[in-house]
Amino acid sequence: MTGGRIEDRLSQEEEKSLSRMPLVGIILGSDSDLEVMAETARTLASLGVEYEVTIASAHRHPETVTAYARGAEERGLQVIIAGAGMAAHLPGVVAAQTNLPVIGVPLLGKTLSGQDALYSIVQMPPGVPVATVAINGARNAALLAAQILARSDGLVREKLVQYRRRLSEETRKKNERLQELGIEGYLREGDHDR
Ligand code: C2R
Repeated sequence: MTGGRIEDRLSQEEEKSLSRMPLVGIILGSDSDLEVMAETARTLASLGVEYEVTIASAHRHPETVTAYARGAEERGLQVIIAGAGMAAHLPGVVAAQTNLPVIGVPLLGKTLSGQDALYSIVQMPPGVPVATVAINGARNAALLAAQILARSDGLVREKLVQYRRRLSEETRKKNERLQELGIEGYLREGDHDR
């Protein structure tokens, strides 16, 4: 596509991408994971990446997970993001049944501070990798998936460049404000969470 401002071009491209088949499959072990994993969906949407979301547990619905993983590539998915608390079975079982890259998000449970999920998801036996992000690292999982897609999708690449630019700009502004107000003034101003 040629001509026009980048913003115009993106909005036209965005429209196109919205009518595409999902490229990223988000799979969750439980609806209790949804609040944290919604950030994955929001981040993908902000990058113009189509996704689908499914609740299916390797423990509780093993057949559904098998069908999901075996059919994923044929359905057009290119990356799978699996969010699971307490255990690694969901990302592991999915990774065992597809050649697509699987990103695991260990989720904070009610006990063991999420370390149960983190250690088990990160420690896959050699041969069946799951790329593991931080505990509750829902946003990074989306960004990593987008970076994989960006190798062959110029629009996603452009969106990622813009995202990084915004990130630097926010940090620059925060530092400017800190220099202006000093530590106590900055903290008093509040609402500095990202
Ligand atoms: P409930 O809140 O439904 O009891 O689930 C889910 O991801 C969730 O974080 C508690 C936690 O169990 C996790 N879960 C797994 C799997 N199935 C459910 N890790 C699995 O198959 O690996």
